Amino acid sequence: MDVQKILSAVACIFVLASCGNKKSTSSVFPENGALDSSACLGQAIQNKFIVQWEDGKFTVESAANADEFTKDFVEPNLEQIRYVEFDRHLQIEKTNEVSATAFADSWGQDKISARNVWAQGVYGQNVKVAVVDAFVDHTHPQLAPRIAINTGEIPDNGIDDDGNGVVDDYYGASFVSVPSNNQTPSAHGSHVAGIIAADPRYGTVEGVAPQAQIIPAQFIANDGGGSLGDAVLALQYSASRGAKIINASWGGAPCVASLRNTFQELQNKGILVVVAAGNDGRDIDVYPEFPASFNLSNQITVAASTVSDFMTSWSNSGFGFVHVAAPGERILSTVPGNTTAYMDGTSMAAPFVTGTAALLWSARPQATAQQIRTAILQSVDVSAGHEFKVNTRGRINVERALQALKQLVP
Ligand SMILES: [Ca+2]
Ligand SMILES: [Ca+2]
Repeated sequence: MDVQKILSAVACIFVLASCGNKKSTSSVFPENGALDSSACLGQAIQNKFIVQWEDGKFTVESAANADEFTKDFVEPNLEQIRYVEFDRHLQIEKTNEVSATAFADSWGQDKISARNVWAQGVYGQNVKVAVVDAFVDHTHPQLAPRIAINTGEIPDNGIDDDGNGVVDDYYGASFVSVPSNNQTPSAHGSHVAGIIAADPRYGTVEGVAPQAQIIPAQFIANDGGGSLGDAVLALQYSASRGAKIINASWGGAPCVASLRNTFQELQNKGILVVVAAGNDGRDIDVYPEFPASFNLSNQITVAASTVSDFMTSWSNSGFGFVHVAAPGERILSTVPGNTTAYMDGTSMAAPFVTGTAALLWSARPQATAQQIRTAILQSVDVSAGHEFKVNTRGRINVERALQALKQLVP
């Protein structure tokens, strides 16, 4: 490159910088026409687009292709649009059901000292928790009483009675835009929901916060597939329904600007997001996974611990981006068909933290998401020989977390 070219390149950069405030279709939709074909582009859904508007809201739009979308949608709405990204397929990691165990069925609840908090009359009452996941079986006897009913909606009449943009979201909502052929409901969402709030009056599973209310917000189809746009809509819906905590037991998002922007909006709204670290046995500080590695201040990322209080062999870890460990092997919870199952996974560890947050919030409704998070992170159990490869080195303890919160919020 000769000097002339370098100088003109520098000049261009200055021109761009000086025009930084002026929006164009390529500044709000930089992926379209991007010169490098990054790994992300291979997974893009070429006719679906995630749009973030200047007011912070998200929509998912369709068009024949990116050029037509740019011409017919982005250009006329340019002033109102903040950012556009291709929607993308996600393949959610499947959590395997495991066989019965010699461990006590509630070993995890005992390990984090949940019983000592229940004994104080703290059950997660009046705290809404969204399960942004696969199908949640609202007919399961241990889940039915714990579903946050949308009372402004009349079920099954094909009408959006409360005008929130979602038809018949009485028990919750599904944002699955590409259903799978698999008719058997995935057990994942119901298992996660039961760990958080299964009602012990109607079965053997003891939810960590047995009086919290669950908002089911489905975006994962029965085959474990989903899309980034559907996830964004499910997260946004959860916030609109008044969730204080969102459980995200999934990962593997490839390109993530819209997902990060969504998490940012949740942070602005004071919502705590609890994310599974993932099950690849990797250090996600070095090999980032999203949303696990976002490291936002409203986020707790969770590794999975064993009954003997070590890290499971398959849990992701990271002294930076993973914050705490929580029980994640041989976890009993609810699954569709009025039954229960044992499962392994950081997908199971995250809801232990979500349930813990719900307990804390019910004891101190005026607490902020930051205070709830700080109380949980400050109070982990760290014992010699059992230090976890996570930011706090420890495994959660809800009894100690409640004490810590009472110091923060007298
Ligand atoms: Ca509705
Ligand atoms: Ca309706």
